[in-house]
Amino acid sequence: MPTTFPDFPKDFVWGAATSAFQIEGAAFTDGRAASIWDTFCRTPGAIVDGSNGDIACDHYHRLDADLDLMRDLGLQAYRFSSAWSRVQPDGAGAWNQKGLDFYDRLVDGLLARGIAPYLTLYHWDLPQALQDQGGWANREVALRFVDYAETMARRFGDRLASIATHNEPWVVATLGHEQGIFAPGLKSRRTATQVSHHLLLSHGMALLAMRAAGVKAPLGIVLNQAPSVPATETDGDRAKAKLADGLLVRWYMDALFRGRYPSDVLLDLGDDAPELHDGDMAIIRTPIDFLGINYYTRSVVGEPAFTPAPGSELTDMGWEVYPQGLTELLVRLRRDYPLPPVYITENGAAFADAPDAQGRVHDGDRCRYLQRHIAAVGDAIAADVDVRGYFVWSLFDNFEWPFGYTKRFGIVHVDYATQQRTPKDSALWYREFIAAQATGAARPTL
Ligand code: IFM
Repeated sequence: MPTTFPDFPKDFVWGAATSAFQIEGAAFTDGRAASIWDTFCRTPGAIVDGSNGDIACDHYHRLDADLDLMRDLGLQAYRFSSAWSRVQPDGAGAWNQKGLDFYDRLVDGLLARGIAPYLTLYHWDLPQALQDQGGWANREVALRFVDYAETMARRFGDRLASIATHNEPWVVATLGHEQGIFAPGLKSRRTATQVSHHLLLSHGMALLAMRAAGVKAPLGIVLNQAPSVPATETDGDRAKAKLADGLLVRWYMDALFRGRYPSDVLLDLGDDAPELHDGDMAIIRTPIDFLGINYYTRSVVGEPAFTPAPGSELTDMGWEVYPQGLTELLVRLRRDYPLPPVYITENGAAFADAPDAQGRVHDGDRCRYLQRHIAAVGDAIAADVDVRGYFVWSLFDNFEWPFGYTKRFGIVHVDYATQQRTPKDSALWYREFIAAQATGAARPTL
């Protein structure tokens, strides 16, 4: 059934997103030093296909052609991250001129093509030198992040559409330090909660430092959020769903907008609760100019712990396709918190695909996924949520963390053997859709 699209505001921003480690490659080129993901990739068994980010999409060496591709796809905005160990190899002290030059060329190249640059400072690739000092579990690392943020903001801030401090701190803390399936591969709930606190603290401190430096770009943070619903109406499943919501949504939202952690989650954590210093929560609560929301699916919570609803449509990640969850989430966040303008900073789906004999990639599943989620954003706007933009995850197929190159999220197919880029049907549809938004023409459906 063709999707019908609600109206979007005239100045709504349509873009695509990537992150440094997932696409840049050039891992040890021009002075870039190792990040925790370079190290993690070398841990036997950590990445399903044994791959790493050494080459990835080789974006570092193909910048101009990739920028031209973005322009040809009609993108209005591009969300990317800077690799901290490319611009400041040890995460402290000396800056790497060649690394800074790369982001100069990226930002200027975007602007020259009429594409608005949205920078994320931390998309998970901590300099290994800082991990060697304890990583995010060490409060000092928050101060190193503040220096990094301020330097980047001073240098690029007047050319950026926005700066986000962190991408998905829940993933860094929980998957990286509690479950151990992301870098740095630690398995301690106590460490994970301390890390989440230091990430939030570093966010608030960086915001204050960037504002004090007179940076004009809007400042914010990007959270992965989802509704958590009980698998059954038993008290047990309901309690589990409430706790899952507390850990994923309220832990971050309450801290950022109310200056406290939720009491039910603190109770559940017991001795694993983080150590706080006086004044930390006031810093974390520093007002943000925008909130980025990454949405992929909902969590259905029961036995086993997280399971897609039976019979549901799944992506290649095994994630349920549940577009209305995005509307539900946004309406709920607006009800519960004093939200600033919101951007959907990531939304997309992995499906296996490849060019056919004619060189076309027919990714109908992804097209439908995107259309239904875009419509869900429109429904949230109609319900009065102030959403200002939408970024597809991802522009390119890329390194999908522990899944290596086995999962394809791109609207542009990447042949990793040749580095050939092929816009998929989803990219061609998105181009037409963006153009129709701008001209007010009928919106294309499949
Ligand atoms: O690839 C990731 C991205 O780096 C962060 N958000 C989720 C995406 C898909 O798993």
